This record gives sequence, structure tokens and C-alpha cells, in this order.
Amino acid sequence: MKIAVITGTAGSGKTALTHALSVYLEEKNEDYAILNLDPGVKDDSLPYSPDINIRDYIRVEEIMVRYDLGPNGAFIATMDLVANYLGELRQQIIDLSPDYLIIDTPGQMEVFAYRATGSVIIDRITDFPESRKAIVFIFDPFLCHVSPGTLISTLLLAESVYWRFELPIVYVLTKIDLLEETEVNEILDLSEHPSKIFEKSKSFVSRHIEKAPLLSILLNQEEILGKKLIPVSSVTGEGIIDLFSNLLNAWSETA
Ligand SMILES: Nc1nc2c(ncn2[C@@H]2O[C@H](COP(=O)(O)OP(=O)(O)OP(=O)(O)O)[C@@H](O)[C@H]2O)c(=O)[nH]1
Ligand SMILES: [Mg+2]
Repeated sequence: MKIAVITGTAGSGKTALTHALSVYLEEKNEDYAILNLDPGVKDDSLPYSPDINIRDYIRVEEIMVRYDLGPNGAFIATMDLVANYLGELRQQIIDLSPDYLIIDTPGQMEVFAYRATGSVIIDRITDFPESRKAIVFIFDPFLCHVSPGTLISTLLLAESVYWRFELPIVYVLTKIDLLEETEVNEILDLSEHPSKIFEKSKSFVSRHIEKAPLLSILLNQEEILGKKLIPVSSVTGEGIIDLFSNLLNAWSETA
């Protein structure tokens, strides 16, 4: 079983990309399943019907009421409580045993970047000897393009996710149908050569460089921080073939 875990910041397009990948696999007549691991998503807002749904076991809105928590605290508590249903989720995956499993994850990146919760859940429900796992990390162009600083934060976040999972990772730039070609190329270029970000924001950074010495080292060693992103549109399907072939390479890395 080849498993793709779709991660990225809130609203970056995880759910839309999950759907786009499923459309691609459907067209290729592949045997696939979708697991929704977002306990907070509104049921009628999903563009796909999940074959396995964490919300069949636990929902953020119920935990808010039961423990009198706000949305963020309730979300963290809900993800911790998912631990009670790992056996059931694992069994559902085994029952389906699809060739491809796409896992849509929640927007609150904290559970995947800074806490063990996300990676432990994925590990426990997919710990079959024959499974091949890869992470997809989405760069949202509307975060990356606003300011060089946000692109840097996203590059660092991508690396935190990589360290958390310790699995092959594929980096994607979504929503390219909403951008000019020059904007797409600029984001791809800056992500791959972050020292150019430094040049772009030199006036500010040079005045405050003493507060970010580590960052200035990282930016000037672009082979450390730089990442090659695969540009895709989940709406037009552009780039999905390229993403899939990168996923095949990533899965083969764990073989
Ligand atoms: N035009 C366009 N819109 C997109 C694309 N990907 C996502 N969107 C839109 O961006 C918004 C957020 O997309 P989602 O897929 O819900 O993002 P998400 O990362 O799952 O969001 P959360 O689960 O809330 O973190 C939706 O309105 C999508 O339709 C894309 O490639 N092109
Ligand atoms: Mg989503």
C-alpha cells in the first residue's frame, strides 16, 4: 500500500489536493481510498466522500461542548483522544487494503510540526510491513508571496514536518491557476534559492541582522534551506502528473 499524507498550513489546499489526487487515480482506474483525518471539517464542505472518516469516531464540536473548551484547545484535545480509535482506523484501512491511500490532515499544523500526536497517529494506523509512506507538504502561494519572511517561515515549517515524520517528503506549490506565470516562477526561484530572499529584504534584515544570525547563515547557504517545489493546481489538475511521479520516487525511497 502506498500512502500519501497531505500536510500544509491552514487553508493551503490540502483537502482540494486530496480530491485532485483522487480524481487522477480514478481516471487511471487505480484502486485508492481517502482517509479524512480532520475531526473539525464541516461534513458538507468536503469535495470528496472519504472512505474512512475520523469524524465517524470523534468531532471537534462535540469535544468543545463536553469539556467546555475553545476551538483551538478542543482541537488539540480531540487529536489526543483520537488515540482511543487507532485500532478501529487501522482495521478500516486493512479491510479496504487499497493500493493507494491518501490522508487529508487538519489545518492546525501544530499537531504535525511541533507535537508527536500527528506522526504517532499515522505510524500506528499504517504500520504494515508492506506500506510505503510519503509526506506531501503544501506551500500556499498566498503566504509565500506576501512577504519573503513568510516564505522563510514556511520553508522552516516544512523542515519541522520532515523531522517529525522522518519520511520522504515532496514539496508542492498549490493554486497556481490563481497566479501569473511570473509570480509562480518567482516563488519557485526564491524557494529553491533562499539567498535571493535575503537580497530582497536586505534593507530590513541588514538593520536587524543581530536578532536573526541563524537565519542569515541559513539563507546564505541555500543548499541547506532551499527546496524544489512542484507547481500544481487542484482546480485545473495542472502538475498533478508531475506530483504523482515525484510521489512514486518518494515511495520507492522507503522500499
Ligand atoms: N483556484 C484554486 N483554489 C484552490 C486550490 N487549492 C485549494 N483552493 C481553494 O482554497 C481554499 C482552501 O482549500 P482547502 O483544500 O479547503 O484547504 P485546506 O488546507 O484543506 O484547509 P484546512 O483543512 O481548513 O486547513 C478552498 O476555497 C479551495 O477551493 C487550487 O489549486 N486552485
Ligand atoms: Mg482541509
